[in-house]
Amino acid sequence: MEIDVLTLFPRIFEGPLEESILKRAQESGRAQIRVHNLRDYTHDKHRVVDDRPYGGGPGMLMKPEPIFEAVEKLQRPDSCVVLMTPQGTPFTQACAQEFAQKPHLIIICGHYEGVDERVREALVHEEISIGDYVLTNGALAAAVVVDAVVRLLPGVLGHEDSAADDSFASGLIEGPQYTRPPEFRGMGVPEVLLSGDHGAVAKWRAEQSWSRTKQRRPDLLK
Ligand code: ABV
Repeated sequence: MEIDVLTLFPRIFEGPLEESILKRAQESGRAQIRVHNLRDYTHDKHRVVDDRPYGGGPGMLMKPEPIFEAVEKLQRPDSCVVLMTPQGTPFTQACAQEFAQKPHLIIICGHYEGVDERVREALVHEEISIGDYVLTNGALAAAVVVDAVVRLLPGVLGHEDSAADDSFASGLIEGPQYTRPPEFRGMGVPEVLLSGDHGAVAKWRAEQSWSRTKQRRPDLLK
């Protein structure tokens, strides 16, 4: 899949792409991720990307012109244009799965103070927030979305089915897991996991997953 990211802070977005799984996804050609500095789509001497809101009030809004110019240059008939904003619908695993089916995402990173409404009216297909807290700008939020989407692309995770039993894929969160050694600083490992009884292990994991979800995320059980 191809992803174009439009941001005022390309370096904030780029760090995560250069590590580990996202790096390999790009090197193998499974994801082509390009980052664009919105300032490069201005034409005035001071490369101005924001301005004061009509009607007054605090803060600055992102101007429409650089965003329109960038999106119109990059978009194709099959593009999905996403705006990262605190006013967006909450990003979920289901949303990541939908985005992973798209051939081309254009992700616009908003400023926390806002974006001229005409960007939404004319360009944006989906407005997404990564949670009920406010970041300084959308670049970190876009990195979260790109990470969650790219790891779902076929062949990106080493173990083909390791995305299948993620927390949330089943609708529940995962229970406890252990690796060696069997005893560490006086703390053991649940006997069932050492038993070799795959049926008993599956049953134990399902119970743990259920009780942890009930305790921590009752909202997921509704
Ligand atoms: C985008 N906060 S998404 C831009 N939860 C600025 C802040 C922000 C997002 C989110």
